[in-house]
Amino acid sequence: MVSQGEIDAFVELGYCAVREAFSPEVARRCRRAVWKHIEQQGITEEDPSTWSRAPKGRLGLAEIFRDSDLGAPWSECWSPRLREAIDQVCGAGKWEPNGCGWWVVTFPEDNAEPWGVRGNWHVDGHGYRHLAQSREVGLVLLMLFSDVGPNGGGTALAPNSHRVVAEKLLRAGADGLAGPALSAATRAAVDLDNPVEARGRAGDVFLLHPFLLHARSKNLSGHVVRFLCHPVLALREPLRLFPRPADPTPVERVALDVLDHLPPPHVLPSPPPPGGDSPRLPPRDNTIAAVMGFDAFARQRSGNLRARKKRKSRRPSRPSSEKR
Ligand SMILES: O=C(O)CCC(=O)C(=O)O
Ligand SMILES: [Fe+2]
Repeated sequence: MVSQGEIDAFVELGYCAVREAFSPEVARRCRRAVWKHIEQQGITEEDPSTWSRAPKGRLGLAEIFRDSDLGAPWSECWSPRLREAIDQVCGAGKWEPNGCGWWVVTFPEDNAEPWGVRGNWHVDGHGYRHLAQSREVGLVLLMLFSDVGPNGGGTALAPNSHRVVAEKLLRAGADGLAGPALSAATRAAVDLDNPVEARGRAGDVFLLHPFLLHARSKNLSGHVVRFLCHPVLALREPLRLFPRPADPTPVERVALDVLDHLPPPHVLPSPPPPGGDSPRLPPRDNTIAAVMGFDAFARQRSGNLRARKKRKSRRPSRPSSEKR
């Protein structure tokens, strides 16, 4: 549950925070489980001298943890308070549940001041052409599993960039734009010099509009390892933009507001994608994964997937949007 002020901020700036979405104790148990998991790579919580083994100071885990995977209480992260907040911005019953996955663990860096962005500014969602109504990434979550203080590696957010993305997508109409091209075009058009850091306590969750540009940042905390879980939520149906619905959700309101103020030349409203899915892109190479730091996990992930397949019958399938 978030306040009306938070919802207005989500529409206006492109993000809001659900403080204490789950308890610090749940966060601690989950974080500990991920530490145990990454010990396989010779990196341990107890011995900071091992942290430099993380390539470029961070680790990416493309795995998704659910239920009691690794002996941790993942389902408790999806508390009624968090689910209610997601209902408020996406609409009740309109989003597909997900697990705790797509981890980015950033280790403290020495001599790296001033604080700034380390990764690429981007919108999430690769592998398909983004349309204004695309349902594949309906909401982006930043789930904090460690306390994140000033300059402590909080994800960098570009307030208002979601409006620029909305305009680009509306103008692109039915052709849409591939995720990387959309990110690149938006980077060139927005102010990236004044990012906001997604700071908070373990258990806080940020809700990002799917069009918001964001990036990994330097962790200059000196000693705190930042544990971020960054899942996306797919919507069950494409956004309702044409015709304009009587009861737009906050996610839909952004594109509708931009449409109302779009200077000429105007785009022709494009119909929702047939069957609800956006056009797929040809299978991509690993360039994006390498940029985001997930190349090292490609091989490991196939092993994980084999193990997971055995359990698949009792689980919902992964939304295609998770292939970022
Ligand atoms: O590490 C972060 O703060 C953000 C990473 C991110 O946005 C991503 O991997 O898609
Ligand atoms: Fe991201």
